[in-house]
Amino acid sequence: MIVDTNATQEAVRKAVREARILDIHTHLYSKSFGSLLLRGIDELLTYHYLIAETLRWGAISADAYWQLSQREQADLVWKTLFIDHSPISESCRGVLTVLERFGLDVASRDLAAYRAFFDAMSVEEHTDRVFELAGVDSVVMTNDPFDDIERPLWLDAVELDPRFKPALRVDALLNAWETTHSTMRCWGYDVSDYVDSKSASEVRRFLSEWIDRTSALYMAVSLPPDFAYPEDGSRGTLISECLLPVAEEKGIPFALMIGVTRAVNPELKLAGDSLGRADIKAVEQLCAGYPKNKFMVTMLSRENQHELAVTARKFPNLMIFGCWWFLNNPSLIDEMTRIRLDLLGLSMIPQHSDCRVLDQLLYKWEHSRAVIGEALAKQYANLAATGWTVTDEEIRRDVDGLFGGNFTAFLGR
Ligand code: FIX
Ligand code: ZN
Repeated sequence: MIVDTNATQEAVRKAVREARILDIHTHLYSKSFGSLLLRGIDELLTYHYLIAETLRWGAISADAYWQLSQREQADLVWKTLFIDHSPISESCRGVLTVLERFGLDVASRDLAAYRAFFDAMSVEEHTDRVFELAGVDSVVMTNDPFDDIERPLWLDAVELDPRFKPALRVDALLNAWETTHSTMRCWGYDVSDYVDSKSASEVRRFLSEWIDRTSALYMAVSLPPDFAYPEDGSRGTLISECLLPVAEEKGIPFALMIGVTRAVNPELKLAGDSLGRADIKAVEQLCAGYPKNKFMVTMLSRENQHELAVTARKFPNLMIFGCWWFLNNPSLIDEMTRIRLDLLGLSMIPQHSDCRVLDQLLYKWEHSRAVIGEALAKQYANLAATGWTVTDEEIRRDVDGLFGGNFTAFLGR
């Protein structure tokens, strides 16, 4: 039994530092996915978060940037963000945390030496080392059946590494039906431009087949700030007639990532997406209207976070997760985690990494653990002040839930 407040806080911090992670949303892939697996220093430097920060300095136009080879792009990012200015942003600090974790000399600023280090590692060794150093047990991929590189891999029964869990991404289906229906027709599904009952049945068949083929843990979609439910049009019909019935039948959650405005500045490509505040009513309507479905929701706007946490209090079939993208910064993780701990206690998933580059697991989780650990330690200190005592085992139980157990339990419901 831990009685002292400081000892309680230290035990919480330690449990969070040592927790094994199940990372519920990433864009990472195992070796068998070939070019989809991104790793190493040049991928780290050309992460779209850093491209946006580099182009802000105006040394080069977006167009000229895209003409460069990846190595030249990485050189430019390095020079602009790390040499010409101090790399204090979260994304820049992340690169340095990665180098440090690998035991490289960050102070040397020797990009050539960093490249040599990564070049010398095989994919297998690289993957093993990152998972081990990051304390990550497994990550959930983003598996897009409409992606021309990924689709044939699945059709050819791609070999799965058990550390990489599948999740079926359905953005193309829900957000671009105008073009997707003809693609699906080419693949042998009898769908029309308009989602009539025959098309809906064919889309259900498509989803069922892909869930079985991939063993997806959940289906996921990203949605714009003006997402409404119910809504007229193909997306609303596809959700109610296809996504929800199939998700219910398969017993898997439907994950909604709400609030992204794609291509606000298309010249920046992936770095050109932005955000907006969404209407929480859509989440309420879904959770209330479909009590037999399980929903996982994350929202991109800071302004939506309080109401999302309140909505989770109302609906046991809603699991809120992560500090997504522009929220994955220490200041906002701290604020969001405290709001969630106060309103929901331990029944939420505080973070996912959204990594696109394998090595990012090292920094995203280290930085998040520090902030979440501190927020959690404060909660337990307040608890200790009431005279309540906790055991080490209870702290570990709680922390393990936040970093993996809550997700597994939600899947199993
Ligand atoms: O839609 C998503 O899954 C987003 O997370 C990504 O598309 C985004 O580009 C990203 O990398 C955010 O972290
Ligand atoms: Zn993502």
